[in-house]
Amino acid sequence: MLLRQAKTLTEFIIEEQSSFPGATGEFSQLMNDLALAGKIVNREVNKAGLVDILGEAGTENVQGEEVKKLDVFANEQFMAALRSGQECAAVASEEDEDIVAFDGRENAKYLVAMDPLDGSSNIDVNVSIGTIFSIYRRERTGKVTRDEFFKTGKEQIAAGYIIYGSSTMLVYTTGNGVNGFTLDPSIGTFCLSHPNIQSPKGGKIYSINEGNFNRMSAGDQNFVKWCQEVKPEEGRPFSARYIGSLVADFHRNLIKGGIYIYPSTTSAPNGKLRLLYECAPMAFLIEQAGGKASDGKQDIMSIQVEELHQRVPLYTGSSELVDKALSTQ
Ligand code: AHM
Ligand code: MG
Repeated sequence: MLLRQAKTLTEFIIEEQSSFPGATGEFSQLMNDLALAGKIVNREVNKAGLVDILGEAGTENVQGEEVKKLDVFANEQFMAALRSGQECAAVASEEDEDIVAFDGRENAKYLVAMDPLDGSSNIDVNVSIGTIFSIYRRERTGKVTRDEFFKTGKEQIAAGYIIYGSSTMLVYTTGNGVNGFTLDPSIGTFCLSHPNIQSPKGGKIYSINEGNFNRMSAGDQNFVKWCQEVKPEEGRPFSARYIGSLVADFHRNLIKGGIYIYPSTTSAPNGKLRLLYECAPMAFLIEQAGGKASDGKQDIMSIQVEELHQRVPLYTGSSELVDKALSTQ
């Protein structure tokens, strides 16, 4: 008989939380709710071609983009898990124009921001997609108002993602390093597989949608050209890798070293990605892993959210590469 060796996510969370004096177990429960919803979404993602869940839902989300059925399903699952828990007072989701505040949870401690299924263009074609989440502590009790989400990334108490890839992983931080858990499908449990993830300081991968090259600033074009320059003594040219799923591109670069850029373009002056539930959580993770995240001018973590669905350019990954990209601006 095989003996279980890896620590489970639940065990890890309880152990981590017990080092905080006064911890009540509510955060642990919130994380478990997110993990459970992730497992349910994972189940549907894995059999997506078999059941009637691929394709358009026939509606547009608040940014005027087509909503896929799996996006809707994922949003419903995470909302249901968070609603049925006792710990989350309200959620800001990419799929909902306004915040969703839960009845009877006016005194709950936490707020969650999430992109329930990111990388929507990849849903129908069996390419990795992910869920991104960010957790804030409420500063007051009572009816939740939208402005309670208007914070900086520095105020996050936890952030993470679930990647539905060749295996399914949950990666998260509470400001104490970054840990990754792989779902063992035979027992339906996330097990610690990547303890204390550190992003390499440098790397040889750049991830940017080069189809937008002629819409980028001269500074961004210069950085792309620098990545392509033939300088074997400096390890260049780099490899271009762009999946078009932020979670998957970020995860690869986190492990292998590299840079992900979604810049300002002439057609999208603030870039495409959303500050509250895409860029800020990734920034928290990469900083905890020793890397960096910037909008080109300042650290993502310092930017004040002013609108739920606010977009910002994103430069994130290995610190040396982010510094280099910023130096060409
Ligand atoms: P989505 O939230 O609608 O899925 O959009 C976000 C995605 C990111 O996952 C990905 O990095 C980016 O959009 C790709 O955009 P593009 O196709 O413009 O390169
Ligand atoms: Mg998204």
